[in-house]
Amino acid sequence: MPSPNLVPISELYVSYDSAAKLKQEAAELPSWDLTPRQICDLELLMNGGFNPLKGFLSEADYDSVVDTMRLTDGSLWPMPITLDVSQSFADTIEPGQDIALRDQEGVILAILSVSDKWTPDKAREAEKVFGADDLAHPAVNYLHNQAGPVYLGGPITGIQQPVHYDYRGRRDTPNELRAYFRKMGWRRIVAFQTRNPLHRAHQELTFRAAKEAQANLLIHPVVGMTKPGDIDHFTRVRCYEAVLDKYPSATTHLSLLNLAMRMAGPREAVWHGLIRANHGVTHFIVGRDHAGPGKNSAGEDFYGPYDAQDLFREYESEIGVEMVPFKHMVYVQERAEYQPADEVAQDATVLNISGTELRRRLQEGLEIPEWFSFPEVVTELRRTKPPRSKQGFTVFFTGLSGSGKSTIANALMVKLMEMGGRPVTLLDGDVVRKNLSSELGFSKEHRDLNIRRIGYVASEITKNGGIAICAPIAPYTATRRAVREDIEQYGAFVEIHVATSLEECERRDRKGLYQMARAGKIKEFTGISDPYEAPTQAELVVDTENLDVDYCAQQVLLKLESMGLVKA
Ligand code: PPS
Repeated sequence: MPSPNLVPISELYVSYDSAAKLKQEAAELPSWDLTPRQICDLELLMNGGFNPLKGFLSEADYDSVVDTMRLTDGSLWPMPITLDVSQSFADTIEPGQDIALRDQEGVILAILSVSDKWTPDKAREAEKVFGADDLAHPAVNYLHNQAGPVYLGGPITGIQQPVHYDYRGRRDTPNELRAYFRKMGWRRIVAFQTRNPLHRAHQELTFRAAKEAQANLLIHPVVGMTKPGDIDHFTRVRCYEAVLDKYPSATTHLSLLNLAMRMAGPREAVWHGLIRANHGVTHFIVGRDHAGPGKNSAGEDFYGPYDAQDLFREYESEIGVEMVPFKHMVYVQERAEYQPADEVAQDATVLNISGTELRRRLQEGLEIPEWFSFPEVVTELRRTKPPRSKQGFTVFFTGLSGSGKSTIANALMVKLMEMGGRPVTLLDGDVVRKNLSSELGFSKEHRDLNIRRIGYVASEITKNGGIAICAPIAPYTATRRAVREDIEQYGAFVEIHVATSLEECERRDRKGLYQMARAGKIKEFTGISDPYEAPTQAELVVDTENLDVDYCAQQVLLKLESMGLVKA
């Protein structure tokens, strides 16, 4: 007889034969294209990772989960798992209807039998579930700015698992893990949840936890969605694989979990425990600031460092998994080993490198000591996060027509190409309008579309390690900010205001456009009959009035140098 945590758990999939038939029938149904987060949720719903849920929460279950961390039947469940949709889609759906749920390529994964449709009070959800209606919390920001306004609830019929092409062999459903533990004869298993690469402190913590719980170790990192800005899961998995041989292979297993985290601290810890119980685990490590979202908009922590441990302890028997609590691990120089912070002798020298400090050292190509991490992990991290002088970036010129943007941009391009090392692409206003945006005019809507297209191309170039130089008018602050946000995910965004005055641009009138605009022959002309919102926080302002182009381009280069983006 296998122990109760290792018997198969119920899934929401139909049999193989029924799935083929159902898929055909589902093609006729109204369908919803799932967002990346919804795909993660659906996968865990279908494979039993979110047991006892049988689908997306109904309104009554949602209210109950938000208020009491319980479903209406009394079972413990701290996180609202809801299907948020657009208003226009919701308007076409009535409770009682079935809808097909598709992945982003249009493959039908499941059918939702809609039992409920409602407009949630998102501010209340934020307050109750995440502790504050504060956009600095990533899940609250998601709730207000990304999630649709209407929720659909109801049971799910699973047709097929979402397809993953990456690290297939390392992904396990709850039943696959249960079967693995059974086969290996493991009965006590302690899971380690993580969204970061494993450094030496984590290894020490997991060793200690396994020893304390007298259990085998499951390294169970999240590869679905983590905190925005985290190291991507491809890099992390390469890091995990690199340190796996530092663990005894007979007692340790690495498995990837396609969970979309919410960074909800204490509630999230309880949720993580329940998910791990479903995966056949008996013990769970809860460290300092488990699933912490960072600081709120007032600069304070959202949750206390050990709030997650306290809440977990309260519900431990219901979760069905024993907590292995840990204090923050620090390196004690005299002892040349890691210890929990509360066990360190008073006069000991404690060394610590914070996440921010690690990022700084990676960014500047500085040393990362061996006591902190494994050379293999540091090598992987350096491969993905080369120093700034080797990363891609975007220089974004903005200014009136005829201000000199293109001329400076061209000079800058040549200088950067002379330096070599990275490919340089110039996305000049006129050139883009000929190639990318030939159908667009100069209304606000069209200008915004034009700038978003330029931003998209520049973000791809930046992501892939190149230098993008953009030189459009880009008259609207909000659009420039949106482009900045897109690009800053991948590298630096350097905004340069070419602040030549309207009078000077008009005096030069190199293309004769101002004259035509004044005569009313060109409509919506920037500066004459259309607005230009000058940047207030550009990285650099250049005025071409009394300066030659070469000098302006030099100023830009010096700025890039001071930001560490190019080396002299
Ligand atoms: S925007 O607002 O950023 O989309 O404009 P952009 O694509 O940079 O504009 C490119 C060139 O279009 C010419 N042009 C106009 N500019 C402004 N307003 C109107 N109505 C207009 N019509 C044509 C102008 O020459 C812009 O080039 P530059 O290099 O800025 O002079």
